[in-house]
Amino acid sequence: MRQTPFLAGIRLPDATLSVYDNHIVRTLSSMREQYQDRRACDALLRDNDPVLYQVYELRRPELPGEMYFGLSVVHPGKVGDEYYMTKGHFHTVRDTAEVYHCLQGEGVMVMETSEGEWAVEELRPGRVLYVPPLWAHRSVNTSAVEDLVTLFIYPANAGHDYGTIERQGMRKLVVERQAKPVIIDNPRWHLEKVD
Ligand code: PAN
Ligand code: ZN
Repeated sequence: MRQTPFLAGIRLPDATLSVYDNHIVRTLSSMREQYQDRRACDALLRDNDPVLYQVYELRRPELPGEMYFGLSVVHPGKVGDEYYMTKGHFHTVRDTAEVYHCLQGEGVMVMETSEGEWAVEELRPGRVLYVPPLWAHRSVNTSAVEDLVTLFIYPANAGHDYGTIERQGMRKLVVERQAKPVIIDNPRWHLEKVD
């Protein structure tokens, strides 16, 4: 692991990082439960298992003071009328924030707290989004043709809690209506009791 300063280059539009140690490829079969339209999801899975998004990251020691950074690349596409999106997560260490810099494409970040607050912010090239501590986050690609490419930076000790979102999805869904992205309520969602 690099312990001296180092540079990484980002190349667009192919969205590559010149150095990375971890490449995550997330396909639809790993997110079946997250899409509303089960029939559309199963129909897609009968043909193949499309890649929804990829993450390239530089591993660091998972210690306070260290940072993780990398590229998130969400491909264009839909499952029924719901756009391709990331799984979405809280950080296991809840009081850790994250910065996202949108480099290419069009999309939104869907966010919520476990108290039921929610927010959706539009991502466009050049925009920088600050996701505060305690906010779960999911990126959604709303373009029909282009990858949504973001650079993310967050504390290396944050960890990922996927389970909470996997149980019932996020409070808001982003779907296409008359060729435009629209935010709707997720019918499966309810406020979970925190013990
Ligand atoms: C990002 C995300 C990345 C993929 O690095 O991990 O965009 O999203 P999921 O982790 O929800 O699959 C980040 O937010 N890290 O904390
Ligand atoms: Zn995160």
